[in-house]
Amino acid sequence: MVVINDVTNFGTDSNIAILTLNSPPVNALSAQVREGLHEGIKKAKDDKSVEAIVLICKGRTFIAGADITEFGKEPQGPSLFEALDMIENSNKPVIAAIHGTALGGGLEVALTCHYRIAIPSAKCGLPEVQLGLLPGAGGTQRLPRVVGVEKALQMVTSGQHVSAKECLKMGLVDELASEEKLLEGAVILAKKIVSEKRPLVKIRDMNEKVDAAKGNETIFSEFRKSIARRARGFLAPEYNIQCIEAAVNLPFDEGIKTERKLFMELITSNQSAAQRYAFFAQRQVAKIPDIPKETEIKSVKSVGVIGAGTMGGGISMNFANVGIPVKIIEQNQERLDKGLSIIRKNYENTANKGRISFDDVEKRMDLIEGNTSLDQLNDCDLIIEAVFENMELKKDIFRQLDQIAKEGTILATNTSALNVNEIADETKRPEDVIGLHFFSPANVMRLLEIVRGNKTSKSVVASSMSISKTIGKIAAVVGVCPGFVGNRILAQRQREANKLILEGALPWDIDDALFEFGFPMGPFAMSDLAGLDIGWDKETSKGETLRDRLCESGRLGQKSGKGFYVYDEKRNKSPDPEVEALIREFAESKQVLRREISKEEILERSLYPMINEGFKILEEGMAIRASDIDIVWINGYGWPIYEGGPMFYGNLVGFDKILSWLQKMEGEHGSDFAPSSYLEKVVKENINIFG
Ligand code: 3H9
Repeated sequence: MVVINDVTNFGTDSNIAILTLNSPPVNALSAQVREGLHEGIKKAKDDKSVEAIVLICKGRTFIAGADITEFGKEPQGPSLFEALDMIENSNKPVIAAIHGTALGGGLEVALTCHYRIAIPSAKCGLPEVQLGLLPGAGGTQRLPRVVGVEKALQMVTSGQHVSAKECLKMGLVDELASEEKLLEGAVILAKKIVSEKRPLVKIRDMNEKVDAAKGNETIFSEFRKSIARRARGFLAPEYNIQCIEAAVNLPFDEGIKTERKLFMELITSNQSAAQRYAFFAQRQVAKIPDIPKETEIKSVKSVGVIGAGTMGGGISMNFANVGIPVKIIEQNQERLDKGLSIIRKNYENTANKGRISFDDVEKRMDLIEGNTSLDQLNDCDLIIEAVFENMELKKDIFRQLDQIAKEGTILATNTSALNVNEIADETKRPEDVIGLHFFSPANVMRLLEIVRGNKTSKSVVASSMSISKTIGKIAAVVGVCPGFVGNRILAQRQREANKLILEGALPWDIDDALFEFGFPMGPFAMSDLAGLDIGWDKETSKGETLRDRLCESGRLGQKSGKGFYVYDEKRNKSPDPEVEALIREFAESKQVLRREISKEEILERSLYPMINEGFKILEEGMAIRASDIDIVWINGYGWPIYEGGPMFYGNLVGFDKILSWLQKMEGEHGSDFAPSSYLEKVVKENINIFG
């Protein structure tokens, strides 16, 4: 809630009202806060002794935006617009004092103030686009009037937070205060404004920067082109651009009307509902119901990684990136040198792109020490095994680690499918064993599945969650089952895709349908990228599967220039009639009658079995909540965030419709489509699986 702390006399010549917002955790603009803001501004305006008003927040941040939990509900309390009008039209200067983050509606409040001061660690941004929205409280009309059209386009379509220093350069804040003295700095500024009789700056009247872009269509067409790839499928970036166009082409009040209209369209869209759901889901996934906050978190100051292959190398980079030393172990010097040189090359590529300095490359490489003896891991706080997916090999390594690792070390396996309980039972300390399933490339992909074994201690789970946060991963705790959550669901899609190409679809039909749905690529393009020969053996191959036949004819995927597709020298793919012939021949040999398959059927066959598997996973307790499954699929497998993840999407389609479809398919095609009994229960009892 809002309190006027004080109408303080900070000197002999000026009275400054200090309006303090205090609504933990992030001072979001809830009905209560809006009401307080109203009251506070009115009180300060009515108090004759007040000459200027400082708006400041308590706690960790300035206003972080509208209260997202209110969206989609009946509006309550006073509107934000009235408060903004009161601020902007106040005859006493209002100064926003910013710390933490001024985001969305929070920055929009600050933009109606006459002046803004921030501490150096503060950040400002309009992140609405990440919630499938646009700034709906004048942000799209005021921002370009301050920072210019190009920067405004960049900010509203990326949602990125901008540092206070950068804000000062762009004119988004007027002054920086010293880090610990925001209030003092704001009061001094307020006094200066009063004593120097500085004008009450209204951004709405500043037309110079928007006028400069009038008639310049190229700015917008070029900008649209530049973001086309990352904005594919999303509504909000385009809507944000249209608002900035309105700021350029229309008078302020008309521009506000356009902003309002487009905001209302977005806020009622499924895309925004999905993106807002994903925002909260991403925060929920970090909460493990049976692990209290006070659970001991082990400190991880040194890490051991076993295996310097693609996974081991990528995993090591995560730790070196945040300054944690890593010992990386390989069987022999040659493999070790190769692994280390790939890590160096990856870092150098990043430096060449300007994302880190060459000095950083050396600093990070210095943190990675190679060795060929497991004994070297005796002082590590966390050891991650990242060798081949071979149970006997993994068991052997864990038996050795049990002898070598110091007491309390977290022993992790990066298996993507094997039974973590079996691995843990090879040691005398199964409570210290956990699965940390990184996704490839491990230095890039944000998802981490934390596989909790039957005996894994709460402290080891909590510590793994904590370390995942340190290295910037989004972690989901999952149970022990084949493929865990992500790959278990993926297997459903892959099985149906493989069946569909025999029944009549072609690989590119399936890939196109899923690409259009929003995935970065379909299953066949993905297989080509990974290499069709993973797990394939030339010696034992008997041409029993389509994959066998492709590999036998030298089609190993992108690396051999052809797989399901044929590739040019720039790795652009095209459909290949040879593959079509091969598929037809194979289908005939299996006596599968080919038929026309629609895009709709491709989507149903690909996606509904995944949703069904999600229910089985929930039924077995292998994921804590439905939204965790969605977080896994959004962050690990490219499910488009604007479709919310498989469970969210399933709910939109209608779980009853999916159940009927599965029942019909089970009747016609057998047990691959057997519905989960939890899905049946959810439909029968109308249960809300999102709680
Ligand atoms: C908007 O402003 C629209 C306007 O243009 C138009 C109006 C007409 N509302 O992230 P954290 C909760 S749209 C409600 O873990 P951090 C969050 O769920 C909004 N709740 O902390 C969590 O709850 P819990 C534009 C919110 O320190 C707790 O606060 N603004 C909101 O890592 C802590 O959050 C944004 O999109 C909210 N707006 O990061 C900013 N924000 O503890 C969204 C947070 O129960 N917020 N919560 O799990 C953020 O980006 C980050 O929360 C922030 C802090 C950077 C502020």
